[in-house]
Amino acid sequence: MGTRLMGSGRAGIGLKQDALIRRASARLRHALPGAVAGIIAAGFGVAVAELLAAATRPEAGPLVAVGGAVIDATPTPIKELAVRELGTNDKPALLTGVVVAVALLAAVTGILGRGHRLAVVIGAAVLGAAAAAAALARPTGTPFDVVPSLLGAAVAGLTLWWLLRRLGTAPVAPVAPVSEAQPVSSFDRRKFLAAAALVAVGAAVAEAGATGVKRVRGGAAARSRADIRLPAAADAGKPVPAGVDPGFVTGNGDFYRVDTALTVPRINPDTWELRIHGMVGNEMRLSFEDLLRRPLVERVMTLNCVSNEVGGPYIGTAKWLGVPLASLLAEAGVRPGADQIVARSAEGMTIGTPTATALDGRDTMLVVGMNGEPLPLEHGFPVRMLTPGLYGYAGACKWLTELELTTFAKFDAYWVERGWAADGPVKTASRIDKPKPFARPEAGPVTVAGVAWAQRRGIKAVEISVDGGDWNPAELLPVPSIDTWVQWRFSWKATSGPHSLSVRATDKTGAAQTAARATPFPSGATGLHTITVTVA
Ligand SMILES: Nc1nc2c(c(=O)[nH]1)N[C@H]1C(S)=C(S)[C@@H](COP(=O)(O)O)O[C@H]1N2
Ligand SMILES: [Mo]
Repeated sequence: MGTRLMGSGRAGIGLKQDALIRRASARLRHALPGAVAGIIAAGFGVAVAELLAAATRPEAGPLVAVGGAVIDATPTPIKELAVRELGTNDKPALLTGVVVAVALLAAVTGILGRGHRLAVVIGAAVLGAAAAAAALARPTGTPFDVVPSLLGAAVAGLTLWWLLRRLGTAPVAPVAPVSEAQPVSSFDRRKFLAAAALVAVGAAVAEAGATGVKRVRGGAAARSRADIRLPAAADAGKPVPAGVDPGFVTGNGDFYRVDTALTVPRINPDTWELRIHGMVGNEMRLSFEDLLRRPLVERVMTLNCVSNEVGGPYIGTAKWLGVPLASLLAEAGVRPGADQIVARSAEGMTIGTPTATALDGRDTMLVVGMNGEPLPLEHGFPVRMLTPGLYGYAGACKWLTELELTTFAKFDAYWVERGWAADGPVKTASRIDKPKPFARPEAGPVTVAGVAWAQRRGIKAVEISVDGGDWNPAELLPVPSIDTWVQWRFSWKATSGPHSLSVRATDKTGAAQTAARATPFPSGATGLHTITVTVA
């Protein structure tokens, strides 16, 4: 009342403002419980759906399904930007985005639903249908995958309806003047808060259940991975030569990871099966045991990503243990004309590899071991493909389940559909690792060092240019084969002041790395890696 009196003492404008503020706050008081009800109900529905999916088909969880569909639908330049700006944080960021979007829609549904119950039906139907469609549209989608989303939406809709009834309708016409204490009676409010708390607890329990089920399942995959004893290689290949610098072989924990999988697929090797089919004489099915019984080869090879920028981190070298793909294809009997192998993975990736690259004598293999361990879950456990000389998107399908012999004319794999080159041979490239950009070394001799790579062709020379001057040869350290990177070093007589350092590699065909800049899209970056340092 006090404010009233004071307000009436002011000019007419003040009174109007007062009324506006009161009306706005009344509207907010009306909207807030609706929004809360909407969000809590949606949270409960999503948690129930996630729990059902975790127990039956993890791929069918609505959050992962919607996130995956967003990834699939995202135009390549934006995907590139996300990877560049967020690195491996792009996936948590995406999932957060999906959660925020669902919460916003749910809040709006709850607010509108207070006045119009039809809004509840429409909101739940729209969200449920969107999630179900996303699950169905995933490359591994099956008709069953719509069930968790639809059930979750029904649960959310019914829950919201029930919560709004606790709340009392209290319809407030948006333009009508609002009297003071009209909206929620304290009785309604208490009933509503109790109901909302109950639903929130239910959501937390269901969410905890989903997490628990996922953990048990993941634990089973991790345990069976820990139980695996890999046989020794029948053909151990060339070891890493003495005289390389530390870091020649990348540790499994340091190896870059690039994939579209929102959650790491957890595959039980006991039930895993590889199917080789399509344009073959004899279709084959192989268990993990079948693979391990074959003569295994071990090779040190470098793998890199087509998305790597000049100087970027998406490259690593490991000792890979696997079954030569050529031996399996010989048994399957590739029909003439089958120029493409389409590898399919458990979570629906397709990677197309030229058949020739499995048959031309290189060490293309189905990998089961990485640096003396079973393949890590993130790197494709239990089995992935590796094709030396091709970027990962063209030859290194992880979580492999299927190889189909077909033609390039007949099928575009995942990345090819999105405009990337169909073949994907690695381009000759080099990188300066030491000193770091903008380092401040002391004047005098400074060791400049890094790596260069041109898998399948090998590196003949690496040269360094200081401040755009002459190219000076760097020293090359030994390599086990042409399929790995080479470490190089160069002793630079550094003089004080700012300097730029550039590196250039030449492959064993005699072709020097081009200085012309190209973006990673569509066939791999080109250009020279140049860094700037200031010598003290
Ligand atoms: N199933 C699956 N396999 C995949 C991918 C993927 O997204 N899904 N990405 C490919 C790409 S682009 C690269 S560069 C390599 C990366 O392998 P890594 O994560 O083990 O380093 O995996 C390839 N295999
Ligand atoms: Mo890649």
